[in-house]
Amino acid sequence: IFTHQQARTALKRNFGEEAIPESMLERIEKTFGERLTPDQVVDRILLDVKTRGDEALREWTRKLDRVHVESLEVTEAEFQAASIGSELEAALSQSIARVREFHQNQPTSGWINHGAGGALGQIVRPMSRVGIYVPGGSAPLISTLIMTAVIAKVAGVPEIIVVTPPDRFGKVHPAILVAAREIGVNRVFKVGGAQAIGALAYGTDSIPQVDKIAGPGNTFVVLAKRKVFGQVGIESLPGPTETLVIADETADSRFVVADLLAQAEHVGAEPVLVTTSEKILYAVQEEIEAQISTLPEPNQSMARESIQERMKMVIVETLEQAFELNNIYAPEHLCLLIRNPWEYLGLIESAGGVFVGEDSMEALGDYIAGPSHVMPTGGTARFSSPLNVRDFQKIISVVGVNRQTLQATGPAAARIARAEGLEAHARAIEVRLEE
Ligand code: HSO
Ligand code: ZN
Repeated sequence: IFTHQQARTALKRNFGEEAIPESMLERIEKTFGERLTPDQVVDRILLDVKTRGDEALREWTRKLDRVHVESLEVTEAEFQAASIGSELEAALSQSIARVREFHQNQPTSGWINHGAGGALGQIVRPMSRVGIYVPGGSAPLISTLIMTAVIAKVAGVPEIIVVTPPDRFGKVHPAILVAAREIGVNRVFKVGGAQAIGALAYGTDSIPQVDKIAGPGNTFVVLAKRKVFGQVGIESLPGPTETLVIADETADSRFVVADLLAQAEHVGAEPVLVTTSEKILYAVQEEIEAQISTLPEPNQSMARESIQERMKMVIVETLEQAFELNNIYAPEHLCLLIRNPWEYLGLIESAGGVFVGEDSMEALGDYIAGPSHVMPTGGTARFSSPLNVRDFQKIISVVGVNRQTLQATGPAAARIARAEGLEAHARAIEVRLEE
């Protein structure tokens, strides 16, 4: 529990200072027979995928996911066999439709202004082929497929490649395949981890090289994305999820706790509560124990770990102070459980998404509200945005001015060129002016 003053420091992000957990180092040692850092592991995997392609993918899948996959690509027969309950199928359809509709509203058109001086403008083109990483294995994130691939589709991307780790039977969750079909994903591959990122970045015999990779993943996936950046576009480097709940005395502590726990059950999650009410602070502390003990395993242990290791509670005097802390922290999710929440939107400088009022809980945003649930984490909301249509498009600048503009601007351009010592530039302009 922090005061406003203490929280200013406690909520500040320390980039690059996270220690590598001992358990991860031990797991690596078991698999590799030596004590490597995650960084070294990822370097090895990427180099291997680059040089040996599909063979390397199969081998790393056998080593790390403990399963042998004959065909890396999900076959037509597997798509046909994928069946899920009709209620889940309807739920996925509703989610897909809402996410599609939300993103169709995003203005993304290009423009060309034709005037007396000629034309200037921006053409917008979708990327040709993008890769989507869908976390899988024990928790197949069906919703993450929807929250990425639907948006690529709306952007006009003709070829969408999905990679996802197979389960221990070498299968992809049927709901992922059903959703992929409905969205119009072109191909799905059974490969995850750093090796999947390598495959999308370099291309292999089975997996085509893509223009950009989107979607969240574990430490190894994110490290790999960082390393292949430049070779391929990378939409973001998503870390563990965070939620900051601002609650005043009108908040229902059951809802506050429900929202904090919904985040806490994600691996490494950081739940934060900022409240103006001491009464809420105490009610929340009691309610946490009541609600957490009814969660099934492994969710309960995961939530307990998040709460014990990373949860912060802050007591402030005013809501203005609460929003000041929000802007320092720049959370992925900001949840407003306060009286008249709409009146405070002007105070928000940074957040991946704001969830306004008790009927707009973050969990709804995870699955079906409309915006992508891929939002900036780790304080990156200071400079980046939730996954959106523009992430899958490029702008091409158009310069088509005429002689009138050339005469008005050419001498200034030539002067700047000479100031840079670039004589040929100046002459390329002046040879036109002389005519
Ligand atoms: N809250 C997570 C996304 C997610 N939740 C997927 C459930 N499934 C990160 O924003
Ligand atoms: Zn979630």
